[in-house]
Amino acid sequence: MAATKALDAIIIGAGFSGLYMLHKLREKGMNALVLEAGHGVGGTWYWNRYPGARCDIPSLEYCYSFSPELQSEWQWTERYAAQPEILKYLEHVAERFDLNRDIRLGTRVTAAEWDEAAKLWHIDTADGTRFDVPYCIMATGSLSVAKMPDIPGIEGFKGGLHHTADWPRKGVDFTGKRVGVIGTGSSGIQAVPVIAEDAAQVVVYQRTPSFAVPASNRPLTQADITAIRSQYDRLREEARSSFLGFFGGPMPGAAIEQSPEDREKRFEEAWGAGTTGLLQAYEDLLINEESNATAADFARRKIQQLVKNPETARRMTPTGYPIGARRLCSEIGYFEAMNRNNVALVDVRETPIERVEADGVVVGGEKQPLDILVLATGFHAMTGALTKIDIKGVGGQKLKDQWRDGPRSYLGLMVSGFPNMFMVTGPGSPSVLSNMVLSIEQHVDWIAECLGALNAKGASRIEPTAEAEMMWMDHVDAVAQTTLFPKANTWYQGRTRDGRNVFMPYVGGVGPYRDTCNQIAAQGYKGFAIAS
Ligand code: NA7
Repeated sequence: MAATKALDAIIIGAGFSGLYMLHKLREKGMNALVLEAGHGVGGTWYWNRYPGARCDIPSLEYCYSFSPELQSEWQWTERYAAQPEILKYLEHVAERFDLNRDIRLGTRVTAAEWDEAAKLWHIDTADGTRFDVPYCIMATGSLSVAKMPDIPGIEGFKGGLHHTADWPRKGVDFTGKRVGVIGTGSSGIQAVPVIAEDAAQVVVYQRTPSFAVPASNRPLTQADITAIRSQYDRLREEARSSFLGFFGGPMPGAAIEQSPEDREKRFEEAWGAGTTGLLQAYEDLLINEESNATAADFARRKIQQLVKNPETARRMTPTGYPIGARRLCSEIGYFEAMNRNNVALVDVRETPIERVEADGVVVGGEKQPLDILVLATGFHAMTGALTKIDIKGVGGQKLKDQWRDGPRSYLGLMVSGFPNMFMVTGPGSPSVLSNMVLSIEQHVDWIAECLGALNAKGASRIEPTAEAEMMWMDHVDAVAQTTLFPKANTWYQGRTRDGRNVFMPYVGGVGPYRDTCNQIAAQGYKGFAIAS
């Protein structure tokens, strides 16, 4: 057993959350260690190295705000930074704040068990090390466990088989290769046009067509950067109290109340405004079905203009769910790529993939020979990284079992029955339906303040009450039902054993959510049981 008694906290994960958490706990005079499975820092930006990977929130917003020095010295080069640049940024942060000395890389946490008598978490890693610490902070990410498609024979594919979320560090050479891409969410849509540049042939296997808006990416000029920097503090502050955590909010008014001509004009302007543009064109697009339908109709017409083959365009046109209720994708040349001679679309709802064989994919009784198969099939979203660890709380109760009917938490920060275990952007908080970096900073600040307050009080145990947790989950659900989000079948929803959906992110707005968290802290951590 390692001599780690002096540690105050283990932080699991060295992405945006874990890096800042370590910095913040140091500021509070606490001794923390980060355990990270990857062989480098970066979290999601370490693993997701697929071609075309980039953020869909402007770089100048998708970065830390906690250090004015960092903010002014780092120069983003593109409006939407690509994965290598974001990874470099996080590596820079780790060096600049001298974080690396307290990060243990290549260390996968397999189990965490609460010891009520000792008031410690016993944390086990794959290499057989055990850490005993008072506090365990899950900075494990909302989208970090890759989901493999359940297709017969896939494990027997003899070509290159690569999941976008676990991409080889040395890259993949597509030159002259026959490539299949399964999945048309954000990752598939980003990867396809880049792969098609080099590959001999690309077959895109689509199950649900996604709405996608042009990223309108471009290099950032010094004038762009100066314009933001001159008002950074105000923009950051406004984002913190906004609905989604972006700079600038939705335009006022209801889409349905405007004339078709005025609406068309506004949608057209929003279309060119980048990934956060279209859904911000009117403030009611995510709550009013009729208004939403006008935006969906606009986006569908764009697809029909961009994709030249009418049959392919028909297959790629999303129907049956509101625009924005599934993650709105951001594209750079995706629809145009579909017009290339070397790219074909297979609608697997019309012609399902029967099986994968050693050298290809069988669809409609015919084998399509492939050299490489790219799985852009998403994640065990929001709960996957937590349930993958064998977490046992009070009385040996497993988190996996407690969450069988969907995840339950208080504020997305803690779970009843699991004292002293914090989650950064856990289910029940805005997380994936917000600017993640902003939400991460808010959680990390809150957790650090909370631990500081416990230390000041001489307390050593904190746990949400079951009642507070229940009230919060009811609230999360009630708020979700006032929006259009639950009207689509998405990874935002967990499932109960009897098949009901549980909406996981909190969609009451990042501003109101922050106020709630702050008020709860100001009221002596209302809803939490604190003990010495
Ligand atoms: P997503 O958004 O979960 O997309 C996964 C895609 O893979 C989606 O189109 C799925 O279709 C498809 N899929 C999954 N399993 C299969 C099978 N078995 N057959 C065919 N197609 C399948 O993941 P992404 O990585 O693209 O993006 C995740 C987030 O990362 C994104 O929102 C950003 O925040 C960053 P389905 O829709 O389930 O029918």
